[in-house]
Amino acid sequence: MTGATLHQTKVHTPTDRTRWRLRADDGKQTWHYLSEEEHRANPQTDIEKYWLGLKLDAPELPKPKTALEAARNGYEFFKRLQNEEGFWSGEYGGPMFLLPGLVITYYITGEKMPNGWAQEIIQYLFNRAHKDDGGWGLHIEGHSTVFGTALNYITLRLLGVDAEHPVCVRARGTLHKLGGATGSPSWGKFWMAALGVYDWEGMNPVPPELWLLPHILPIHPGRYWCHTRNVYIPMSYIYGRRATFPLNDLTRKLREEIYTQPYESIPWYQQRNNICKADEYYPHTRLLNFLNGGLVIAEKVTSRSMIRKAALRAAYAQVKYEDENTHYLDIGPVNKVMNMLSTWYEEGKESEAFQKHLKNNIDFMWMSGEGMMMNGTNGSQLWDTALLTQGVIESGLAHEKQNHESMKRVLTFLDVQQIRKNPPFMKEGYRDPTLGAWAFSNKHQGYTVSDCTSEGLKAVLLLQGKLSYTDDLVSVKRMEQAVDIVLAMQNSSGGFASYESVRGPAWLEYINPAEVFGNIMIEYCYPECSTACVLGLTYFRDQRPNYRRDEIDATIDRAVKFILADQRADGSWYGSWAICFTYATMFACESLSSVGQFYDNSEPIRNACEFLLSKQREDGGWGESYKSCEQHRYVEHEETQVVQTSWALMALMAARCPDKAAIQRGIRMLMRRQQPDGQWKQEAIEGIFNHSCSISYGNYKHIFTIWALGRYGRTYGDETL
Ligand code: LAN
Repeated sequence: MTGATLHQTKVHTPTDRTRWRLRADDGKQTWHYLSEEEHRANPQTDIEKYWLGLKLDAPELPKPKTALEAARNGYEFFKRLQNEEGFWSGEYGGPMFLLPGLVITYYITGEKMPNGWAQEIIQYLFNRAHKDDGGWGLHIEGHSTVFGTALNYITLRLLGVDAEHPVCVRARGTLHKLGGATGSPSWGKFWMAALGVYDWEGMNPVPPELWLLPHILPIHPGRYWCHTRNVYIPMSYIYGRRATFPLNDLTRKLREEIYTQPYESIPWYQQRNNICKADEYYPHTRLLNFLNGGLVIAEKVTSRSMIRKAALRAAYAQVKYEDENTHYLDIGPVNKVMNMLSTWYEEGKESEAFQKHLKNNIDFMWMSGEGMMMNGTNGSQLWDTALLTQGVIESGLAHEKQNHESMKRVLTFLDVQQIRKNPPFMKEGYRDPTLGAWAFSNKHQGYTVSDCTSEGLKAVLLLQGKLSYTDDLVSVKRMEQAVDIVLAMQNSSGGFASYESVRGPAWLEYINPAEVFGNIMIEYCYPECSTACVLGLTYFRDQRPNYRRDEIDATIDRAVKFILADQRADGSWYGSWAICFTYATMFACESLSSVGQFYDNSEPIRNACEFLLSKQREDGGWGESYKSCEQHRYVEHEETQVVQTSWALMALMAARCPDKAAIQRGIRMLMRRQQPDGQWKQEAIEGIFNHSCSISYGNYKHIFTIWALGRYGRTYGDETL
């Protein structure tokens, strides 16, 4: 008899899915597992059923004959998923390196997870283990890597899954085939070292001393992209203290399970630059390896000196600024749990700060039919809602009586979620102003994003300016504040970056230490963000022609020049925040057409249309793989995708492409894919970040289909297709 059959395999069952409820509270979206009685007294809504993959009784709608009718049906369905507060919640998973940080942090701090989480996280990881080899990748659609497989294997084990459970056995096999956990990228090395199953000596230094450098130096972390900066703050704090969970039976076993050789025999120092080939997207440069060599030597001195003490204080001060500036939500899920762990070490379990952290983790958790995941942010509430609104208004659906209530609710949400003050620790925390901005999720997280502010502003301008039945909830003053935010974010190239303007030199990318992501060290300008800003300012100028007029005109002008300069030789634009060329080309066509550039008078637009038309498929649609983003060339998906079809169609229509037949073929494709109740089914993943990691935008299949169909109806009228 083999060891595996001798061993008692623990059975893990999912929770009763009908007991999960989704609460919307001041822009927050949180899932709760109700007790038996609470559950009986409180029936599930369509929103919950939809996201949990349970049957929901949406009626069959009259079969649409025109594009506008299809858009109307689409919105009839999608409205069911709007909550009382006016926003749409949604799944925002995809990355596979988020849950491990959360679970390891709970394990180290000895905290109990809320009801239902452990079972459902296990289910999610079971469901997401690759069918072919049992491993996990960087993201749900990516091939198995050491990062994904080692961390998620550890996660399952910490949650109580037996090492001999078939899922663990397969995953371990794959991990060993990949060479074992020593080949993990640095972020994985960090989590394993914090848990005590990897030696800190096998990790390149993350010196908190960087925070003691003068800001004038280009290498100062205050100049990094805010996500990178905020990950390396708590990482440097924990690394600087070598804060390590004490060995116990389970971690001792893990040390035996995740490597291909005995733990004691591993030459740790040599593992610093050992990164499995399957994981590597952005290999270390020679410059980085050289600097790391120096840091290793410096570490021997600094780690035991007074400088380290001062550096730890400086790094922890940054943890506090970030926590206080974001109501303990933090910019994203990675630093959220690292900050929580740092707080536990620094301030202790009973501290108010730690308790606040603990309470807020729920904002990142998302329940689905596959189990529980950790979202890439605390949601995409503002973003999804602002985009949807524009589609509903452009199509004319917003004028129809049955949609008034829904649009009014949206406006209330946008009003309540506009940020009304600057961060309390703005200067100290290297933050930009937020007064008047909108964040990607909600005001509590509170980070300005250039395009989220612009999309929020556009939506408000449309809702208040174009609809007769809404009240003016957002004052002119507050719109001007949003405009001030946007104007201040333009870069010298004319383009707009994401959260901040570019603060550091481009060469910083040569010391990008994360191995798995590209372009993370500084901000870059994006055609997507630039377009949102061009349009936000244009809409504002139309309604308020006197406010900062010259600056607005000049800003739009420069941004358009940036967008033109960013076009590739084949007529496309590279997309950084969703997949990929269809996405960015849609944005570029929107901004260029807003300044009067169309197919018949603009070569860039003509080239863009030619590019898109050359990618249209037999069935009339478009389909791009996330590999486009990795490889920087158009990679076809195996299947046509409704989301990318909508983007391409939106672009062609914005460009006034004369090939109406091509547009109609695309529209018919969207209509064929629509279900009798008006919805579209989930297809491949839609979003991306840092060139390599995909992320789900579960609402896009409704938002952009409705918008594209609506635009068709508005442009070409109501003829039957
Ligand atoms: C997002 C999500 C939204 C996205 C848009 C608004 C769509 C974009 O136009 C600007 C950039 C932004 C705000 C963005 C930046 C990077 C994020 C926050 C994400 C893709 C969601 C998750 C990702 C974050 C970095 C994930 C955590 C991983 C790290 C490398 C820290």
